[in-house]
Amino acid sequence: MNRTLVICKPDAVERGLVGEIVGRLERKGLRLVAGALRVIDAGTAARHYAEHRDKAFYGELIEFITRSPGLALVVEGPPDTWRIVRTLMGPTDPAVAPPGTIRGDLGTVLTENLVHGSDSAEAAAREIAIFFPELA
Ligand code: 3AN
Repeated sequence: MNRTLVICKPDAVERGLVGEIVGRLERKGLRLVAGALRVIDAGTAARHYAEHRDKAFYGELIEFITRSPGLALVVEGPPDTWRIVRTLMGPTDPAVAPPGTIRGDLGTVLTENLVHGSDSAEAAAREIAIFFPELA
């Protein structure tokens, strides 16, 4: 089986959409392996978003992801599960994400786009190790 990291971001928890998002992952056929509802600390956020360190939106991104609890999940499924999750999520900007996707159905704002999913097998391994070192 193949694993990837998903985060229901603070906006998803605040809006009560965790059940909806997790339900979509489960109905697709993916299985929950681990989950932790917690405020992501600044150090963990910095490791997680290291690739965006030099972007103009980095400060805002860290402030957002650390503002209130998020639900970090490891989900398991067939090869390239990360890709299945990304397809369910839809494109980064909810304003243009198609209906039927999590972001397309549930969001409108780029900076509050509800969910994170690893964007490659390498990212999945790296991110699982950050949030769930016991599984690495
Ligand atoms: P995705 O979450 O679809 O993998 P990334 O990795 O490009 O998108 O971006 C990480 C997060 O940074 C996004 N989820 C979004 O919240 C935020 N972000 C991306 N691009 C921008 C932008 N141009 N302005 C503000 N925030 C952005």
